[in-house]
Amino acid sequence: MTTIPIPSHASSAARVFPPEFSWGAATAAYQIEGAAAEDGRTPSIWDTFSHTPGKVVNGDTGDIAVDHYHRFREDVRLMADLGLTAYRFSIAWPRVQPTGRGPAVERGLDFYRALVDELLAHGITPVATVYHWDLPQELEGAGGWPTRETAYRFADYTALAAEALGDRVPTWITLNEPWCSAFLGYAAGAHAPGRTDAAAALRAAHHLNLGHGLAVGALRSALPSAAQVSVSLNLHAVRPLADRPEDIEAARRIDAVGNRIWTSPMFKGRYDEDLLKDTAHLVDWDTLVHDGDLAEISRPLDLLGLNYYAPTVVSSPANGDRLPRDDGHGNGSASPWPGADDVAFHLANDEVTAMGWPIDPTGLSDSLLALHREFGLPLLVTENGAAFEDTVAPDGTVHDPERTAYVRAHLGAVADAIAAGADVRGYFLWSLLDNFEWACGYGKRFGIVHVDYETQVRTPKTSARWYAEVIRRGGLD
Ligand code: IFM
Repeated sequence: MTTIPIPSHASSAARVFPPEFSWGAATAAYQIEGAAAEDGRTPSIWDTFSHTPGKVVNGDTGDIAVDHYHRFREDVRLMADLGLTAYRFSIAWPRVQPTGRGPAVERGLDFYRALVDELLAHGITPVATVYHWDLPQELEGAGGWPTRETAYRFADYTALAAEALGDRVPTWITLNEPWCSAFLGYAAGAHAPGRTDAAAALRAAHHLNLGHGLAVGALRSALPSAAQVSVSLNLHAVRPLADRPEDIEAARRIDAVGNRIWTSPMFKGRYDEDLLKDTAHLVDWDTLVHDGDLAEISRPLDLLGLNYYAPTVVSSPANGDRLPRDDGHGNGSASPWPGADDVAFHLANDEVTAMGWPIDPTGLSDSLLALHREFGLPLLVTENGAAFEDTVAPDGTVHDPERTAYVRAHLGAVADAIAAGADVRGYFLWSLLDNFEWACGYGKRFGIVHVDYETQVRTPKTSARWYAEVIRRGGLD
């Protein structure tokens, strides 16, 4: 096992992170739990999608995943060994409320009660995400997110989760990356439920926003007043390819349907005029958005969660198209950008991860500072990390210097943003464990802990040991 020397003095980068900064890692239920048919759980859209031939690389599914459902105590011990101070997990809707309606299944909730108790017993603060993409299949059968009713069902489920766990989970996140749910799921068809209907995707976006707002209300009613409520958005750090009016216009369109479709209703209580115009040929927003919806969606939050992996460089179609339209997220057959589907995408640089995503931490500091200036909320980096082609050495170790370099550079970007005034309260590395990477299956490894999928043996990679030292030191060297 590699140990990293600890410097005898704290540098300025180390001092930048406040003492109460949360040093975390993140996961999501369908990606790690397995036990897909146990204790009353029924299929989600991801069970259906992954079992549909051709949808996921290699035909991989989350049936077993990394068996966290049975091994969570071992996994919490691993977290404690690394010194994590916080852990972000998601609650599986089909485990808690299998049909998406009606009372909770206690056995499903018991799993999360036990997980949270185990975390607390090890001094790790739990952060719960209520929805990380596993819509009960029965609700998709009734129309899914393009249907208004789903937003109300989501609020009911959120109330059940909060009533069961609210006494022990201090921080709650309503939705994870609604952009992916709406646009990879319903426009590109790259993610579950695999639909390719741009108009349905825009309706899904509004109902995800509405579901978020209703869930914030449900959380506020059920949780103690000190609880913190947030959302995790994968906002695109959009940059025009060149300082040309047509590329700047392309960036505006992607910013509208990629970012402001979430942040404007959530933080300003409106949909922006340019977004409404860009998409007017697809949906009638006047019918879609009911009176009172925007007030519901813009309920105040305590924190804003940012998931960041890479910047997004765009140009007008005339200035080239170097990337597939699904942006590396899977095998979508249509564009995930309703109203902006002719925009061309480019690599920010040629240094890429195994996902083909360019490595550029400046997008993280830029995004944190922009959010701080625009919305003034305390921020969390609720996901950041990288997939690389890890190999297990003959002695069983997994040496992943690229991942360490990636995380070091991105933590540096967080430190830069803090030094420039952003109130960043925590960093959650994606991911704790190698896991089911959605349409890419198990081929892409994001974990700082290697998982042998045959034996389920966990081996901390050298990046995990390095991260443990960062945490111990309270910052970078
Ligand atoms: O694995 C995903 C996660 O579920 C959501 N954010 C991006 C990660 C890497 O693709």
